[in-house]
Amino acid sequence: MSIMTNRRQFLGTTLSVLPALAFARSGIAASGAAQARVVSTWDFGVGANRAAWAVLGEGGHALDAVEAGARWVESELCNSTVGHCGNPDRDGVLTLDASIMDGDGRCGAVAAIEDIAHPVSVARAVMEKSPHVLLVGQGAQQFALQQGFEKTALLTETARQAWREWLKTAQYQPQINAERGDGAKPGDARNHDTLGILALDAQGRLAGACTTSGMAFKLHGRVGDSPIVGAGLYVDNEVGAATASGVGEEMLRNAASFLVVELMRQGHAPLDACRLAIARVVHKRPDASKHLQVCFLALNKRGEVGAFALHKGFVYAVCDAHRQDALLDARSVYATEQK
Ligand code: SD4
Repeated sequence: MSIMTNRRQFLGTTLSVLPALAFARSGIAASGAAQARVVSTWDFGVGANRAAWAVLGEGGHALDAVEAGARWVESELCNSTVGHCGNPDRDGVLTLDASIMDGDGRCGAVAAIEDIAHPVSVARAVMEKSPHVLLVGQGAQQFALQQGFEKTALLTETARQAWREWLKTAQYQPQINAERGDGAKPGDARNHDTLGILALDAQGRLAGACTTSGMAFKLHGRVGDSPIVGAGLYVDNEVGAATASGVGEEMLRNAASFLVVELMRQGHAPLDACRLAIARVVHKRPDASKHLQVCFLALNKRGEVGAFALHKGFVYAVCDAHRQDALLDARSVYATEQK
């Protein structure tokens, strides 16, 4: 039985008996001390949420929780689609993008950083220990080293092999829902990977983080949405938080995570805000939207969760005091699953 079949059966039986999860479908918020909640993109979001919950469940700060979740993905996960096992760019270089944002408006990010195992923590250092928001490339690495991070050769042999295979055709073609499952083979077109994680803590503070190696086999120097505040991540304690996964160029074009948060500010529930933002992506590029994946995940200040994607297949993980390992299917514009 496949992992996904297992997952579907698991959800099929547990969603109906666990009222705590009803919020994800009905938009009903949790209240009081039970409000702490963390949500993450893709299957591996379950592991990230668990790491974040170790902080949140103890009454910790949402910012520490999202950093812990992102660090888990960066170091523990090795499935060739996320973390230190990510595929390199077209020149065989693994470059990482990450951002972190506190609901009070503080934020930090690094783009195209090489050979640093925890870009999300460098992003946090940019936020807390520099006067800047975004550092890129060599400058980002230099800053990381000054801050005590160590240089580590990250490209795995499997990723190098995948790149060599890819060079035979050298076709750049992002694959829809490449993040799902762990059956990637060298040479697969599995082509993008991102953890977006959003948390609300017991004190009502929001925070979010995003970490990725970006689109596999991208042009050297390409930066996606993940380290761009407002595109791959946006958080505002007054409203809510949003993150994105999929082909980052579409998020950059639409300032997408900011758009989702602004739609929530106008009164839309997270699900609706994500749906409307996806509609904007389709409206801008109707033909392109049929061939690429874009996914939004949002959490508002009341703990309501929503997600929407262009294509079927986007899954997101939800974790709170009642249950730490829920994985839900997002609704989508195009119903046909493309893997
Ligand atoms: C990027 N948005 O670099 C990222 C890729 C991604 O799941 O989300 N993959 O464009």
